[in-house]
Amino acid sequence: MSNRLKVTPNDLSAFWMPFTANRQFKQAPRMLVSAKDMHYTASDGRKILDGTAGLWCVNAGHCRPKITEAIQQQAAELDYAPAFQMGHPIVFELANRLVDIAPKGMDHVFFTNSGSESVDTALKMAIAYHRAKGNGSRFRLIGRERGYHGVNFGGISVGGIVNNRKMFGTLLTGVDHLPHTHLPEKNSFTKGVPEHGAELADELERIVTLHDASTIAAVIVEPVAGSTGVILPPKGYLQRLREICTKHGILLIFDEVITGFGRLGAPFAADYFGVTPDIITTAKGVSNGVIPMGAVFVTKEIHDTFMNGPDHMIEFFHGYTYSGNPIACAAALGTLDTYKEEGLLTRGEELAPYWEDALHSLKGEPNVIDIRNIGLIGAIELAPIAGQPTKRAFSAFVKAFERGALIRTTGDIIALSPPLIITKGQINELIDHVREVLRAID
Ligand code: PXG
Ligand code: PLP
Repeated sequence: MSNRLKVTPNDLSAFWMPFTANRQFKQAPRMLVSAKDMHYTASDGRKILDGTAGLWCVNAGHCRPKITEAIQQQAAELDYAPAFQMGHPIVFELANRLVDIAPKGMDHVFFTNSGSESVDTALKMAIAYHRAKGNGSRFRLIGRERGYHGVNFGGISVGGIVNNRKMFGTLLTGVDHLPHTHLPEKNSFTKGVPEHGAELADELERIVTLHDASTIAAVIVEPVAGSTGVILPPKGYLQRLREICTKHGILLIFDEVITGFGRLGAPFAADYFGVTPDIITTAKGVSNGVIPMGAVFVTKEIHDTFMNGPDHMIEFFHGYTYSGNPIACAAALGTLDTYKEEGLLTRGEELAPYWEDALHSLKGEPNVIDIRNIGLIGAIELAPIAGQPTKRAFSAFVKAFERGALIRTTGDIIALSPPLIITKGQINELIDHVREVLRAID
């Protein structure tokens, strides 16, 4: 056990924490010092059941030996190789392994270091693709209300979460948004994908009529919106979006940063829904969250469009110092080995019915106004305290941590997304924690 156990740093002020209520945290810090499989250990020695796979990323559970060993070996063998104009063997091996498990037609992969970078990479690819085809007027990007596509300027421009956008000026120009698909009055307490709302995809036709298809490069959506509080696509919605995009020559980008790598019980949401986009953005589960990594999958058609001009010319003026970093690649290979050996990319399918029943057993608990689920994702929406939005869910989060469970809240929604190794017993334990918390808070 690390000697960090029970040691709390005595000056917390230098670190400006991301997406955190800094002042509240620093008054009552919640410190994690180690982790194994389904559990964290807090600095006071308590075991905390991980109900969120870290931040939706530790799909294989914590400190898995294959991943740890792969990183250790790689760090001692080749620590870094320049990402531009140089290569190293395992980045090619990883690309092949990823293309093998990606939805059919996704034949090439571009490496980044996060979901935000994957999104900005995909948006740039889409615009540059049309331009390379001689369609330079296709520059508009269409996102969706309540969408989360990371925090870089491209991602917040197509994203639709007001707090992530309103402080940051004009953002990208030429962006429009589809309506979100959250229809509580029609779909509350639906188990799995909701019945109502497929027609919301037709709003894309309205946007096309407004701007003309010849100005639109791409539509980007999360197949299942995670960060905003879990919004599911109504039955048939994604198919319709695909049809409209195809009809108008618009690229469809699925942002699978959360849904990729087994979260829904299929390797990707594209597999789960039977809808193939033109570009898929991923991160998180690609390396089990252990080392930052992202991967953007594209079709052969998109890739090959760039492969023209003189051989000595760079085809796509984009990339990161750490694209395909050897240690991140080793972590990802160890992750894919673990997923494969334990069947984790499809394990969610077996567990989903049990998960669904356990979650929906919370119906009727205090302040629960909706429950949503798909694969190994769950959301419990709470009625806000009048005049104090987010406060009730935040109290639930703090209380759950005190009781020994890590849950995640956004607005007044509790979002759950445990590692894919969770057992039925641990599902019961997690849901019981939530039940007791809901009964205990105001
Ligand atoms: N796209 C999607 C769909 C995401 O969910 C990103 C892009 C950005 O990824 P990076 O690696 O740049 O953070 C995300 C990330 C939450 C939560 O609690 C969700 C995310 C990140 C942190 C917290 O809902 N999603
Ligand atoms: N790679 C990973 C990570 C997998 O999870 C799977 C199957 O689940 C595969 C590859 C395909 O493996 P196989 O060819 O043994 O079916």
